[in-house]
Amino acid sequence: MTGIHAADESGRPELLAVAPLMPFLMEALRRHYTVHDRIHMSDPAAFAGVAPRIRGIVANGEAKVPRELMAQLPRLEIISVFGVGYDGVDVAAAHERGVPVTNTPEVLNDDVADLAIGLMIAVARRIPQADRFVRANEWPSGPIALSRKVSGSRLGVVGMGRIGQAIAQRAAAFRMEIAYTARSPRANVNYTYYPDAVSLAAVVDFLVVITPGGAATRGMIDARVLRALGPEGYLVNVARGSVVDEPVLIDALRDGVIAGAGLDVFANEPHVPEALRSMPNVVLTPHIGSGTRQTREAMGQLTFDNLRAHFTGAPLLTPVDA
Ligand code: 8YV
Repeated sequence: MTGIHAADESGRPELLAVAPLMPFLMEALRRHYTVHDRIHMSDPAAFAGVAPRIRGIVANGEAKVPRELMAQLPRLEIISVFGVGYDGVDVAAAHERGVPVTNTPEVLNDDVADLAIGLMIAVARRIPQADRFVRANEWPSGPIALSRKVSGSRLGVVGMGRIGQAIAQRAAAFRMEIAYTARSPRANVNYTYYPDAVSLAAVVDFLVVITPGGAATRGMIDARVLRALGPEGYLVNVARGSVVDEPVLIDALRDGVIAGAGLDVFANEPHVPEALRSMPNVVLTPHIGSGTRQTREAMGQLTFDNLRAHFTGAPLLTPVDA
């Protein structure tokens, strides 16, 4: 692992890692900070002893950093998230105390967008099923069933932020007709805007979810949206499991309300319902949207650089607003 460097600084601020961090990031952090790895969960007594000295929290996109935890850290100065999503962090509570929260935007746009397109093609062209068909040596007994064309079909993007735009750019190369929904129309994109996911789902073949997680989008993809998407439609989720009503999705997939789904995120990771795991018309991946060495290294560098900026009095690189 190359790339993570920091000026020597006197005194080693103490950090609390609240989630399993990439080994290369943990090693780099430990070269410059005293890192307490998840002791608030593993050893509450020891945690009580160090809590008064903790000046920073390091989290990942899935981690929980509630107000109650922050309340136990009187010297907390910064929360640095290894991830673009930070729906598990009570940002309002942090900002009330003047504690900035940083994340790792931009560096993972390509990977998450690539996986979204990959899942869309995999579920429509039934690539995993075809791979299994060949491996099971079924081909000599005759051709596999025909699948669904992707190029030239209609794509709906739920969430037109940085990653949503990266997905749309890729889909344009597939000559897809692109429409989207978001809290408000985006001035910098010229795709058709729909005010809600139901009206968008009704006019597309593929619906890709790439909104932030959290209360504002919880269960946004519900029975009405899936009915609107229809029996020829496909859902792809590379955002957060919370955005989709998972039991409703399972029923819709089983009952043919929609044709299939490509899912990288789930309601209760890493636990995926058996009903989903046994379905023939889904493609499932274990939250690997940003899961490449190159991207995770860049995320690690940005997580580290935000901490270094804070502890050396430099401007933060990627603070979040709210
Ligand atoms: C995770 C993610 O952070 O960036 C996000 O919001 O969900 C992911 O990149 C990553 O899985 C590390 O745990």
